Amino acid sequence: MTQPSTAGALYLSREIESAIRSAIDQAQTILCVSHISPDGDAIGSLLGMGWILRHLDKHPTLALADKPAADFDYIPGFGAIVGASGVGDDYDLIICLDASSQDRMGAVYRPAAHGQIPLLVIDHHVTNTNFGSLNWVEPGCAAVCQMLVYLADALGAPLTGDLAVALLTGLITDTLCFRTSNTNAHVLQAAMRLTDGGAQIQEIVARTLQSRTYAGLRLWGSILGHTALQERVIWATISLAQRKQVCARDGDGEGLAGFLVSVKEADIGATFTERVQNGGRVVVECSFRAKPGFDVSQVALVYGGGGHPPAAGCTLTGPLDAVAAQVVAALQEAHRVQVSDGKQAAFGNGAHG
Ligand SMILES: [Mn+2]
Repeated sequence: MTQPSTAGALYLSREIESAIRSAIDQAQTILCVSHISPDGDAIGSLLGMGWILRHLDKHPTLALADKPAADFDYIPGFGAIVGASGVGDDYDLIICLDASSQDRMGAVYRPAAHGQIPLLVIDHHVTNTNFGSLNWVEPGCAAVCQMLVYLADALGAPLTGDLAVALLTGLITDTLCFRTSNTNAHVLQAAMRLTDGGAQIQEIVARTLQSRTYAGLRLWGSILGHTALQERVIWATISLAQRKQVCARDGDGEGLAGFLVSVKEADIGATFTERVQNGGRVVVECSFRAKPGFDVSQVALVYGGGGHPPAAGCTLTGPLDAVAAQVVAALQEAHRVQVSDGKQAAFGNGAHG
């Protein structure tokens, strides 16, 4: 078995570690929650935290405001995740994972009922607003699941079996299988320990990154003919009508922004997706991706969203085309500033030899 690394000390200070330990020790009833539109790191860290807490003889409630995709049902414990209606008022501790702001918890978190309960925030978004009563925010980690590797070490939970599968899921999905610019030796070391503990990279990749619906494929097909590329920003709009035409549901065709940014002539990719929220309000979900050396998180933050330098997003109201035009202009401006600041130099875009 691979030994615990010293990397944990880099990301989890003794001070935060002991604060987390005592918060958990003192709590009898714990609610764990992650973000709306849950991705692999949200679901993996939620279930992983569940397994860490069970190792400590705690029996947490695990909640998500939005129903998680069935793709993730291979992670042990998946069936026990409840929605907002399964969440009560009385807890001793709430642990929030992978959410950069309070509203990202959606309907699970009710400020009137939960506002006085200690809130432990564990997150890796550089845009995190530190909304907890105790905040462990580590933008140096590629996934919250990476952070939980170090927490599991600190709390004595072995990185094997169910816990290993949950945590490797978040590491693989947030790094697009170790391809994002924040993938470093510590990420790989954490992944190595989880695979040593029995989790399988190829199985998780096949269930997540390498899996799409036919409707999603057809949606990409209908959109790719209408992409635009200007000033090294490439984007596409996805209307409700386009999604209806191919019978696409929420979640179908995800990952398009990441595909767009792979175009050689672009540094930033964006998609603008019209969506009907609970309650019937029509919004535009904006998703941004950047090549290494570029940063889309600040534009997302300006528009009330958040994320990481290479991957970020926000949700806006307004006509699809107007939102796209306004946000694309902001992305192009950010790109101009970053080029003139030489921020992209790290990627070797400068003159050769
Ligand atoms: Mn994450």
